[in-house]
Amino acid sequence: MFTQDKYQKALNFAAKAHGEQKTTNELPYITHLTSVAMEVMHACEESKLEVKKSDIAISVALLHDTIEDTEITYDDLYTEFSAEIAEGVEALTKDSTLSKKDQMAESINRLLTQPYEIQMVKLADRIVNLQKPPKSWDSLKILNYHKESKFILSCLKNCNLFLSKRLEDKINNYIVYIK
Ligand SMILES: [Mn+2]
Repeated sequence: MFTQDKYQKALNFAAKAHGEQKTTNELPYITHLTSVAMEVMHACEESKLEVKKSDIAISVALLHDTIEDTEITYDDLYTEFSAEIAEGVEALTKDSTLSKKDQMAESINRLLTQPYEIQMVKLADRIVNLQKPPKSWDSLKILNYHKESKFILSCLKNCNLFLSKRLEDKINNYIVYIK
């Protein structure tokens, strides 16, 4: 179970923060955030995760791209939500001062210091991102994305059985896009 009013608050905050942003498939960005939240909610229910942890996981799912992609800061999230939520979103934010190559590994290292309910959001994010790749991606980019997804799963698989199984299936099915 989770708290509906907390979902609504995080959803409204994220929708306002992301404004007119679009996904790589040109949909309103909120479709990405609600899809990630949906995966997390499903896993919370399946795992019978306690309400407090579910609320944190679901709020962080809705907010997970705010620091990376909008004007929202750690302090904004701390003030509006909580220390756990601000720290969770920050751990899910890539450090843009590092090279592209180092960003994922460094982010995973930070995530491994976070509770399982935060790590779950990374698996859910990748599950949602393993839909059909955008037309602009070449075969090398698709291949690397597949490899990177396997790396994420291998590092974070212990956080939730249902999400790790679902990500494993998504990774296996993604092979059809590799040329
Ligand atoms: Mn995302």
